[in-house]
Amino acid sequence: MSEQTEKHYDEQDAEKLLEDVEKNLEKKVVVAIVGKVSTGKSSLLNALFNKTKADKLAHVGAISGVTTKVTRFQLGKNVEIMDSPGLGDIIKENSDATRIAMGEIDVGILVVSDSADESQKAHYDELKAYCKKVFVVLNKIDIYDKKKSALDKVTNQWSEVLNLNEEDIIYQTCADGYDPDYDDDIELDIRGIDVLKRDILQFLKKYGKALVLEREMEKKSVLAKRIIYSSLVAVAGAAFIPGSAVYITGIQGAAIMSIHYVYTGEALSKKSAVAALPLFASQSIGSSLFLVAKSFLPPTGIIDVAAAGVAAGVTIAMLSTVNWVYENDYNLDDKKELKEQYQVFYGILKNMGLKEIWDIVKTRDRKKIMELLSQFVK
Ligand SMILES: Nc1nc2c(ncn2[C@@H]2O[C@H](COP(=O)(O)OP(=O)(O)O)[C@@H](O)[C@H]2O)c(=O)[nH]1
Ligand SMILES: [Mg+2]
Repeated sequence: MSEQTEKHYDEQDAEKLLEDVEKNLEKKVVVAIVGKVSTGKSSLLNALFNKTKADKLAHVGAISGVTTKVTRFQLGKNVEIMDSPGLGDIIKENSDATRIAMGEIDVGILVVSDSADESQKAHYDELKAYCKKVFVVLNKIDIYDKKKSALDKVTNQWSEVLNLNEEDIIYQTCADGYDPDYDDDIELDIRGIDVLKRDILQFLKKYGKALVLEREMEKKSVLAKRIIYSSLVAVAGAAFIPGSAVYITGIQGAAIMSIHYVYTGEALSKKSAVAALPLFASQSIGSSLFLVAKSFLPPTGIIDVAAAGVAAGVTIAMLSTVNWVYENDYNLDDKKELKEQYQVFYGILKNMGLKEIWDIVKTRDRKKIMELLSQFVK
């Protein structure tokens, strides 16, 4: 049968979206970073988590294992990192308290440097057994700055020694400069980290865990802006599908939960997120997704271009206000500030022209939308 059923949204789709986000923001992310002493594990962690020389991760919360060589970091409520020369110590330490089962660690990172050595194969295999995904990192690539061809040679040797498949990538990185012995004016030399970070987050998306880790890696307003951007892309994609009005309020509620999480590190219940939505509607209405949708969309429930402009404008004003609230040390209970700021943002958008706003949003062009958002989120 090749008959296509036309896509259609109902209130349950919106509820499902909210439920998924609610669940995702309660999830834990466990990272194990393994590699010989001095390959640059600590440095790599600092680079991955966007740390400066003055504000190193190790200074933030290193708790050394009592009986083993494991260093543990707890970031926020939901991210745990274990750093050790070998996974054996990590398993041993955890078997006392919280047992780590095979496949339970989300991300394993094997850090190697210099010429390939066979001893790391056992570590790699062990990581494979205990982690959902292993990333192999060849650090200190700056060693090869004056002999580029040697870098490819060394990478290939590591690939052979670890017996990697052809599609397995070895990430080439540099994370130099965190050493406290370096002079203060030596700048960090960071390379290859963005690609590694991107692929780790891409992988965690499959488990709905990307934002939990990303929260610990990025500036909060940068993340909030990305969340608003993604919501707008979702609104643009949903706009002309039947039933989208309620679904769009679901998108908005889900984004409020995510922004709240970014700033507070706490999950907001979907109930609280939905309860916040009417604050942004002009007239007083009941707190259901359906009623909120009705408040800013045509009574027919069918979206035309004018209504799509309103939906996009409301979404930008609403989510930028939520960001503004947290940036200014208010919270969602500060209803007066919230309503006032929403009116300011929505006013600006209306002056720009909601049709014009829609013309930008509908392209789903990242650069254009981000430029627009920069007026509302620093
Ligand atoms: N040249 C160079 N040195 C690095 C790099 N990453 C780390 N280092 C240095 O290697 C030494 C060991 O780094 P560290 O992060 O403590 O390694 P760990 O023992 O694996 O945690 C320190 O002196 C770092 O400054 C890199 O990419 N290039
Ligand atoms: Mg270290």
